[in-house]
Amino acid sequence: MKLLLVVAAALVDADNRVLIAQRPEGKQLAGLWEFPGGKLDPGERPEDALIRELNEELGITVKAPCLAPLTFASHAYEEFHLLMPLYVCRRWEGFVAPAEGQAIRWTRARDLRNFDMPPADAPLIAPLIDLLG
Ligand code: 9L3
Ligand code: MG
Repeated sequence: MKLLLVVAAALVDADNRVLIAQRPEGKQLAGLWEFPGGKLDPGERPEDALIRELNEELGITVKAPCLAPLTFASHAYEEFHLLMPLYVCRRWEGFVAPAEGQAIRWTRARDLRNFDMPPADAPLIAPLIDLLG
């Protein structure tokens, strides 16, 4: 089965809230709430890919030392097996401004269960609750 490596971030604000973004219409899994991120370009390193995706999707600038790996999702879809490390990020430059028309929410880790998430993202909630309460 084909492996797909995707990187994702839990952006955490000063109130310990986590950002989730709704996947836009026309994309795979449209309407579901996810941790922002995306695929690596060929030859790209995971942290560089995440920094690029956060800039493209949310308009913020993140420095590599501000990305702390927390956990790892692994989910077999029909067409590919998705591997997705989740990084926690508490510091960035700029203001979060969705650049692709996606809705966003800042939410407590324990309230993440109220949102429909892709099957790869849902198992990431428990480690976030452990970290953030
Ligand atoms: N995906 C799942 N959860 C996430 C992200 C960022 C991505 N938090 C899945 C959706 C797609 C694939 O990974 O099947 C590639 O993501 P994108 O490049 O379409 O955002
Ligand atoms: Mg994406």
